[in-house]
Amino acid sequence: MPRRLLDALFDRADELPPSWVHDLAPGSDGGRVPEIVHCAHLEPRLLQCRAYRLALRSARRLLGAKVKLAFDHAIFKPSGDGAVTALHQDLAFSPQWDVPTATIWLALVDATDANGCMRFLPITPEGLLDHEPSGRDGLAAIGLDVSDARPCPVPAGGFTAHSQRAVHGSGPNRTAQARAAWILKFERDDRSWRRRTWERSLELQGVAVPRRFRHLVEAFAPVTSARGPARTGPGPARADQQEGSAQPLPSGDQRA
Ligand SMILES: O=C(O)CCC(=O)C(=O)O
Repeated sequence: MPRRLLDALFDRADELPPSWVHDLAPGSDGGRVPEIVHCAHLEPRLLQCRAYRLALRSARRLLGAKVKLAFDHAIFKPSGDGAVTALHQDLAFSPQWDVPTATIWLALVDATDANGCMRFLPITPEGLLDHEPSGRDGLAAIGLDVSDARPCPVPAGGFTAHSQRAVHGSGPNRTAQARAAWILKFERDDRSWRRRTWERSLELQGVAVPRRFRHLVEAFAPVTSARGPARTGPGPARADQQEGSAQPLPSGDQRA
């Protein structure tokens, strides 16, 4: 079910807020790495899927606490397309949001070395490495040797999990089928029981919870300001991957 819902999102990518549709490919000449962020805002029925419940449960075990979805995105690497996702740490996208997270990278097809499964450096650094822009929307950790990263193949429905500091990326897709993944980042949940239960009941009805709804309205509205024209181009990839106080969004107890 997530695959069908996400396929439909990619099919209408040109109708989505441009700042939520990215290309993480490192260069303009080596293929594409299409990414849509905030998929669960755009398609709340994703949160009704069994895959979501299992990801939530796994993240709860990993963090040892109640968890909520902080950010999600989907990356569908086209068939036969040669682009990699550069090695990076997720923390580099939002260095000010340095909290424990568990990111579940859920394979929607068998993810193999041939189609660009995730690859990780075996040792996770304690700090944030230096990064530089990679292509239109990506970031790349500087000075790493990609041959040190170990591929982690997983079957369809399986997942890898990583923290904000884990150094990871993925290889090119050299197969005839798209490499599809839905990626869910969870953080500890400090909402009240009442809030949590209410928001979950909305999610189970396929309704966007209020904070997601407001974020959606903001994303679809043209951004106008006294200083300049509406912003229509893509932003830095995942600059809004967390929705903390620096963002014009509800936070804390209001977040799912
Ligand atoms: O799927 C990919 O190619 C990379 C995924 C990734 O970088 C992430 O989940 O943070």
